[in-house]
Amino acid sequence: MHRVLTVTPEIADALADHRPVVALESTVISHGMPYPDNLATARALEAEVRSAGAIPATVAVMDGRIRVGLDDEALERLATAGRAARKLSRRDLPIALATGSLGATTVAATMIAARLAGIAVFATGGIGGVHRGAERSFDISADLDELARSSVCVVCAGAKSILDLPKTLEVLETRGVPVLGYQTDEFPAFYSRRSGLPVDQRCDSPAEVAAILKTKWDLGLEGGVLLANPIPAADELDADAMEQAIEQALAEADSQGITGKAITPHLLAGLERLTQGRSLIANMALIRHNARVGAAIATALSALKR
Ligand code: PSU
Ligand code: MN
Repeated sequence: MHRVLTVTPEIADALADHRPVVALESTVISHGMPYPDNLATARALEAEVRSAGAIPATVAVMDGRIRVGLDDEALERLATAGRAARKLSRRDLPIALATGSLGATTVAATMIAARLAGIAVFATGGIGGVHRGAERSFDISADLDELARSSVCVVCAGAKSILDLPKTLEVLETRGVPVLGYQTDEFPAFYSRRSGLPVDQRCDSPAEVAAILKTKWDLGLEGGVLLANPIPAADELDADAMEQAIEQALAEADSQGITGKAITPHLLAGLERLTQGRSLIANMALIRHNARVGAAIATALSALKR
């Protein structure tokens, strides 16, 4: 284990026995949802993973260490810190560790921690991607680069249409990241089950996903796989109404000059206000669903390793 990594004994034991473990990120807790819904969601995600027979491993940076597996006190510390915690992507990780800051890990930084710990499956809500207008702003999330690099399967509900979804899929193709649809032929658009854009392969069972993961990594093709799991139909929001809210949130962010790493948290908070909280309820539902599916994938993968 790496010197700056603290893995809880429960998770270390499970990994040593090839039992299923699911990594969970913390930026969605600190920057993606308001308190106390964020704390309730963080606890609910851990419970979903456990009830599906796997061990949850929420990741954050605290006191100069990458912590893999957080106790309730640590979850509460992150949830109450909110945006006072540093949002950590790949570039921020060494800074937060060396300075001892409290940090929440994005998809990119959580993938790095999962890889260091030996965790192959990670569940989140939505990944970062190519922003609308990236041809001018150059704003492309480091999540995409990390997917190209770190061998972890990321379960998500697609990406929000605050991003440019066709460009996001183009970059994933260029960087060699397989995009799988879980029981769907289409890449989901976070609040909606459909985007009109195809995935590379539909998988109907955890075993089909696990077979692709194992084959990729056995070939020495390092890097991640994106598993897109649509929001449950009962929780889906109206696509036209969301598009309107997203355009308004983008216009507001633009007029306030918000850029860089602040843009995604700002847009999420704007959407929550513009939809009277409906976006938050959908977000909580889809991320729980992803945690359950993540546990099933981790279980299928560990069956191939034993
Ligand atoms: N998209 C969401 N919710 C989130 C994020 C993205 O729907 O909470 C967070 C994730 O942690 C993701 C990060 O990794 O934002 C991407 O930020 P950026 O675009 O600055 O790389
Ligand atoms: Mn960015």
